[in-house]
Amino acid sequence: MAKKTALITGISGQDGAYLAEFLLKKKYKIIGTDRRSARGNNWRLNRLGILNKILYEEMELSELYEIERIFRKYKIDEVYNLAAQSFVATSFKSPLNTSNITGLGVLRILETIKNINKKIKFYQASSSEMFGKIAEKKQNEKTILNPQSPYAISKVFGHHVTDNYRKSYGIFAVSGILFNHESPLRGEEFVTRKITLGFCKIINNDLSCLELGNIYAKRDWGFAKEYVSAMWKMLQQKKAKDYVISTGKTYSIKYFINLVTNYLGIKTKWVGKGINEKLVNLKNKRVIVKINPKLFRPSEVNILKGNSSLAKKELDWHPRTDLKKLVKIMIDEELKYYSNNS
Ligand code: NDP
Ligand code: GDR
Repeated sequence: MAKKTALITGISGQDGAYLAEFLLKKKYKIIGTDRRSARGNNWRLNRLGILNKILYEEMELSELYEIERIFRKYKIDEVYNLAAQSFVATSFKSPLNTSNITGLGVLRILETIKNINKKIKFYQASSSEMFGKIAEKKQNEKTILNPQSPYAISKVFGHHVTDNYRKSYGIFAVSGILFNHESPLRGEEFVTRKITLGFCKIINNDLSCLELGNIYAKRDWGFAKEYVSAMWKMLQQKKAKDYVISTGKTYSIKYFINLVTNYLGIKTKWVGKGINEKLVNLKNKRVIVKINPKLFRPSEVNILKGNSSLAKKELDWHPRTDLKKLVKIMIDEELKYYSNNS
């Protein structure tokens, strides 16, 4: 069979790197698009040893002509739209840019597919953030969307427009509603990586205290490397359909920190309450975590917990890495690379 060609937007991001690795193993030809500013940002692909196995193209999601140019240049079978302004906190500071990239960017790609080749299959990176203030204890494909940030609102737009192009034009367009997934390749601004990197700095005496926002928020965290296979599986189905991808378990940021300190063997104690709550290192009595109210979000999503029964049944997709194991994977790699890069 002829080699399939996949175009991955957001190739420089966490999921872009893991998905490229996954599809290369399946013998796909990969076109990875990034924006010019991302050209130096290839540490993830480098770490996975696949930097030279991808065809790179510049493609700003705000530029329809750039998108059209790439879609005319290659014969593309599958598109994975992973590019986004993906940081929720930034979306409150840059709501217009977030809407333009994370929301309208999806429409620009779908319009291009509609105009150039309706046979191209399309995967949209939808998000559990769309559930926002949750309407059900465990969220599935039918749960009402109630977004709480410009990021989540933009994702809701992308989600609905994907559904609309599927129904209106018969395009094989699907959304994976993925819950938080983490890894050693996670961006440093996201809370799990901020914590694993922060503790690595603390034990190397490069940081005295880690500042965090709402440590009582709860998330359903999985391992990113496992989640990208679900994206591919969705595009191999007979029928185009949306799926929730999650572990079905939820834990607080505070619990995540406790797993990290346990794994590192640091004896600690939480003291104080509210914004005065702190984590003390019992060995030297130093405060190693404190709350910075500036890191609270204008509107918070307190808890998310997914129900991925449909994906288990129809995609035979199963999460295999629990949070304790994920912490181990993240810390081990953090420690391995930290001394080389610092
Ligand atoms: P990252 O933030 O790691 O990667 C985002 C990618 O988008 C980067 O390659 C980034 O490039 C690119 N990008 C940003 N702005 C633009 C733009 N204007 N034009 C073109 N490319 C741009 O995200 P993840 O890999 O973690 O997530 C992948 C997708 O999945 C995102 O859409 C995210 O919103 C969504 N998602 C993620 C979840 C998670 O837990 N990780 C859960 C649910 C959904 P640059 O390197 O230049 O910043
Ligand atoms: P999230 O991930 O907003 O869920 O979006 P993030 O790791 O940024 O936040 C998770 C929770 O932790 C709380 N928090 C902090 N977060 C950050 N980043 N930094 C802090 O210091 C901090 N302190 C507490 C947050 O308030 C929040 O409740 C991620 C992104 O990958 C999205 O693109 C994706 O769609 C969703 O996951 C699913």
